[in-house]
Amino acid sequence: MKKAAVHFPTVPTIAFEGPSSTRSLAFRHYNPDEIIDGKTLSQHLRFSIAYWHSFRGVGADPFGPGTIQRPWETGKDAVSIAKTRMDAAFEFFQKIRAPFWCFHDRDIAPEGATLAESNQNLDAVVAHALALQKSTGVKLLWGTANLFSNPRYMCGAATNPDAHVYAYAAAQVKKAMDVTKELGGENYVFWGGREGYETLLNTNLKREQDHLAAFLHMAVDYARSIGFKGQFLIEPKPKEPTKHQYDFDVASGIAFLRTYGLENYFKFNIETNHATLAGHTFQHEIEVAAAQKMLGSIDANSGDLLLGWDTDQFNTDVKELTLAMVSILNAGGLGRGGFNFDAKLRRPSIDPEDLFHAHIGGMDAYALAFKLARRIRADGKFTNFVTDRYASFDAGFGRDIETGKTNFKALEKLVLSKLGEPTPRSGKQEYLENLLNTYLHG
Ligand code: XUL
Ligand code: CO
Repeated sequence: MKKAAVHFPTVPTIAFEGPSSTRSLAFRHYNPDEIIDGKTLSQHLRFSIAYWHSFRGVGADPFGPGTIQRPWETGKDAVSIAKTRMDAAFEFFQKIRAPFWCFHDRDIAPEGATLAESNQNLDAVVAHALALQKSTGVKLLWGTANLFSNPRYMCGAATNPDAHVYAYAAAQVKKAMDVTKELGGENYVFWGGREGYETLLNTNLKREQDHLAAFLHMAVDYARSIGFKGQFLIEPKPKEPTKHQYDFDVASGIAFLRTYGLENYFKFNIETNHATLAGHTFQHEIEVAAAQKMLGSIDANSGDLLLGWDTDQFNTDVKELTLAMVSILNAGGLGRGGFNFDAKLRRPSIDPEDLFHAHIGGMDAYALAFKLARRIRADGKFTNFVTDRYASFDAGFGRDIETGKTNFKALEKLVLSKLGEPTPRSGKQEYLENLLNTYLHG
């Protein structure tokens, strides 16, 4: 912790003070060291900080430049600034007590004039990251490549109509996978930033999808060749920046992966606000992935239901998170995934402390949701209700339907000769909503 006090001098390491604490720079629900079922809360939740928002985002929007203070952004050249920035980042990771971080290649190191120069810059900063990981114990949840900011990718990367751009993207991902492996990354993420289209007047949809699949197959082959054991994750998003993105949501992602024989190599990184943009709830996306055993990791944020774009806000909605957490726990957890705060400060939140307030809020909300979800599951009231609702499929002709032992003719005979008209049964939604509130509000 030699450099710990340098970049955030006014903020100490955030302490857990319990639910009655009124201090703003303290955790009320997230006690990283609390042991639950033999594991610390920090091991259960595997929180991660998103480098792109917290250390590269400055609050710029289409109507104005950045506003947020980044006093460490000085140095003799771009690579040394990148290293100082990284010192600030690791100081933050430690003080906020996040065990993991995530990055895009171009977040951490400046792009050079050539690919070779970009790779050199990346190597220099990755060596620095490796040293910081060793000295702090902070680990890499996942790495990824930025295949959307540079103008060369304006028409996509793996779905670009120009094979030259495709080759460049392949080279960039190869290098991003190398450095993710070097840093011990537990996952590797593919968010298809511009893998979609604006108009079919200039687009061969089938060819683009074939190309994307070929790209992902090559990524799988390369990972195998270098012995990278991390989990590959697809992060669906329906739109923005493209009008129509190929990985629209989890369901279309599953269809894509199965169509191209990729389903055994990928799981999903589900982002809350991407679910909203697709017209789904966060919990829905988690359930769809979990149903196919493809739930991988979470990009923890929220959107704004009144705005149609990706606002990437910190999520403090305990109800939404509790429901999501019930589904995640029902699925057996996230395994080597985690909760990555892919979220950014609002443009007027310019003080260095605001980065702490934002993450404290997100971490506390998730920790509280985790505890509430455990209580809900332990009580079993919702599970029992749902089990009972489907009980007619547990035996007799219901069981025959599930096991493929019956057919239309047999079912018709049953209804005509024996069953007659079914008796309607209440879905009891209002009762269940009230029951949920007893956990959230006592
Ligand atoms: C964009 C987004 C990305 C991915 C990583 O909406 O979520 O930052 O998480 O490329
Ligand atoms: Co994301």
